[in-house]
Amino acid sequence: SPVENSAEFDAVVVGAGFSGIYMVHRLTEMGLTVAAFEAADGVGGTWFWNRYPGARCDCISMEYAYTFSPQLIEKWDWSERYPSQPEILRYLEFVADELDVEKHFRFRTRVESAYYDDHTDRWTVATDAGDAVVAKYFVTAVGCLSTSQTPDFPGLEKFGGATYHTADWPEGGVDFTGKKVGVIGTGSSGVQVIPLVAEQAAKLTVFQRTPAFSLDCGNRPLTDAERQEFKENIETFKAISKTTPSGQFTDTLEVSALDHTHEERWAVYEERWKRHRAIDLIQAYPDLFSNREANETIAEFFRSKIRAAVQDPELAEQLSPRTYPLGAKRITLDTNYFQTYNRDNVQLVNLCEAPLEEFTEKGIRTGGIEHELDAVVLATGFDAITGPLLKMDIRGVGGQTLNEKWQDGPVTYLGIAVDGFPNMFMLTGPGSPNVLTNVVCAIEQHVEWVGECITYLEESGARRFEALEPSTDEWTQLNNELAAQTLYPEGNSWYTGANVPGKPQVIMSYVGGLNTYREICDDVAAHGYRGFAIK
Ligand code: NA7
Repeated sequence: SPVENSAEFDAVVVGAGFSGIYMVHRLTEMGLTVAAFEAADGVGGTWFWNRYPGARCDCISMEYAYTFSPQLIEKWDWSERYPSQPEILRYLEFVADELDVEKHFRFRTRVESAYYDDHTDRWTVATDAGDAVVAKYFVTAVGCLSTSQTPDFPGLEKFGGATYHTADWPEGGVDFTGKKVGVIGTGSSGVQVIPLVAEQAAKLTVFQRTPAFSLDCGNRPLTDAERQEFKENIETFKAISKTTPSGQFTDTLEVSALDHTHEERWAVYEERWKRHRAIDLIQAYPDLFSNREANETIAEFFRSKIRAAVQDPELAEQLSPRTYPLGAKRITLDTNYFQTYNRDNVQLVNLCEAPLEEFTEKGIRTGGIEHELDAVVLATGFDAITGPLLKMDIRGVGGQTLNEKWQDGPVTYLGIAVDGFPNMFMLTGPGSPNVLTNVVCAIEQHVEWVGECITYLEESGARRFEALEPSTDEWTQLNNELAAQTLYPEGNSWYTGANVPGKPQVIMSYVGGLNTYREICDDVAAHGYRGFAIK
């Protein structure tokens, strides 16, 4: 229904993370009027909420930053090789300030619905503040890892202690001194938070369902020389970010992993382990992520590192992943993760042997044993990629909801658009390279492509821009075919929706690489936006 007295804008942007900040900058620079909304108190997106101790990016700091503005590059210096959450948040605040975009945002305001009107070709976007705006373009910059996932644990409401989700951590922090703490989850967030909670708590119990392949991140301060070298070579760096599949440099050997002897392979892996970069390991040989036997060689190398770090061999075995290929779940980066299990105050509960039965008033019962706990940290991850989109009530032509359209899994054209949802653009949407590449490089590509597309539409006087159904179907099929050639489907992870019970299981990223994706998108634009209907 039409909302009375609603203000009219050229575009609405939802989200103030890496993609929203840049999108608002682009659109306003083009002279468009923009209404932008953000649920949090300030900019930052996922880096606003994920304030748990140890939260850190798994990309190198200088690679996890915008490259479009020489001024931003010149004025900012990173302190550490892997940036911590507070530093990334400060960086995004700095960027928002430099670009002067905050004035376009309404903070503490969540977008609840967006309805397309077939007659006016306008979107009506309503918020939890009870008001709405009307705009020609609806751009979602809602991120991939922004809707936290709390499993439906039996008895959770009975638990008398405190619970904290890593992705929704209290701003002032939490003091676990003297407390008996449980952590559920051993993904990226779990392996980062566990060592720090162990140092503070009286006792830490880790509830592990699937062990992680984790890489010692070897974090350290950056030197002035490194920072200077980066700035001096920024053009080379930018070229790498545009011409590589992941937006990052790595050197891949030209032989199959299976053509090397065990000793040769081990030497390759050892050298790369010391580089402390996951991509250098998983892409050491070209077939590590397509051939299960090749993958097993590097999986075993990672397990040897666990055995070296954990004193008790039985415990080392419990912590060793055996059920999925290395990389099929995201490789985690840690500081002292496995060593933490050598501490007297840390206990591992293997949920595969002792299933989590329920939360009780005093703690958690697994395999018939009650573990008494004062607090529980849920490091249980996200309803990734589609979660934040489907949380909004988005309705396209004829009132069709995005939920209905994506009932069997997300379908998109280029990860950017969906047929039946004209003038809607998704940044890092399902079917784009999003999380399988350096996401900041992906975001720059998306924002720039969408910005140019909207410029084109404005200049040609178009009212309506819509992905065609066959283009959407073909793109979705291509994604599935490409993913089937990789080991991702074997990971049961958030990459494929397998971490959320009932979620359709399909790959939610384009696995063909950011460089190829960029070429495809440029080619689509060069051919008058092939695959889209423009009216
Ligand atoms: P992840 O990587 O999805 O990890 C979640 C962890 O929680 C993982 O170990 C899960 O085990 C575990 N989990 C989830 N549900 C349950 C239940 N019901 N019972 C027991 N254990 C459970 O999320 P993160 O926040 O760590 O990281 C997400 C991304 O953020 C990361 O990849 C980086 O890119 C940044 P499972 O593996 O499902 O058996």
